[in-house]
Amino acid sequence: MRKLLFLTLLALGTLSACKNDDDINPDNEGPVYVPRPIITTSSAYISKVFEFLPAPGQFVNQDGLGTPDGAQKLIGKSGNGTISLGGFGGYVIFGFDHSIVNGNGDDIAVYANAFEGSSEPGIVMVMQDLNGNGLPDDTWYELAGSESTNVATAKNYKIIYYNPKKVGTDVQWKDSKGNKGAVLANEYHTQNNYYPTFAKNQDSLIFEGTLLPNNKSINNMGWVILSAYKYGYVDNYSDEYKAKKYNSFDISWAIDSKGNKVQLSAIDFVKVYNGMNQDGGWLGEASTEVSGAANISLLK
Ligand SMILES: [Ca+2]
Ligand SMILES: [Ca+2]
Ligand SMILES: [Ca+2]
Ligand SMILES: [Ca+2]
Repeated sequence: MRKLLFLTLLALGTLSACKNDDDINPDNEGPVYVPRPIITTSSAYISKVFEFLPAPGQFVNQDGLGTPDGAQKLIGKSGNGTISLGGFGGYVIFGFDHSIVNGNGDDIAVYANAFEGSSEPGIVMVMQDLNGNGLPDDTWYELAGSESTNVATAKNYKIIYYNPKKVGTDVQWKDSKGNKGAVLANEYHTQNNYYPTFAKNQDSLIFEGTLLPNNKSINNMGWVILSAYKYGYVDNYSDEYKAKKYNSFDISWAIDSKGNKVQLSAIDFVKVYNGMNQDGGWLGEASTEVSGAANISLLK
């Protein structure tokens, strides 16, 4: 009986889904994506910064590194400015004056401030302007990096930070694993509130994404070492970064929220967020820095 009911519902569902022509052919569903071409005046570099929302951290609210004005300096050739994304989940969203086509191999370069022993891996997401309104209000896809299949990587991780409403003070957090902790204030950065005072919500902030495994170790000199992952992250001192001073990303690495591969012919928007929730002792929280990005096919 239950089976019969199920089949009946299934048949009704099929009938209602076929009630107009648009629904029969999946190609007719939704808007058609129209990439923006490269023209003679196109710039290889970021043309627009849409949003900067760092998670709490020692450089947040600090001029240049941790303000929305500082984030606008990512526009144009890399080297104009650097922003810190703060703790886990903090992000920046930017775009270009053309769509970046998914060509053979790597497509997007992201500049940062990594060096030997200082990798603070950030995750890249990409989006097509499917509705053609020029705004990043469509669907984000993560670009899978080398730790995507690591069992210690946590997908759909969530964290909430509470505004201490005081300068130079620890910022308490709780996460979806049931942990509690704090972004710890340190003696070198006592001038600002670590919580972004320009965020809309001045009580708490929730960030969600993929949490990468910790990369911290202490060497025999007693120094804190933040090791690089193999590929696929921003602010990551990989072999490639050593050679090129940037990390590069292939749009073909795109996956959906369930981890399935997604084919994207081109993209319009890029989001970089800090994938680490790790305290670095006197170094403060691990926080991805970003100092620019480019369409690799237009470099040189
Ligand atoms: Ca590619
Ligand atoms: Ca859009
Ligand atoms: Ca940092
Ligand atoms: Ca860094």
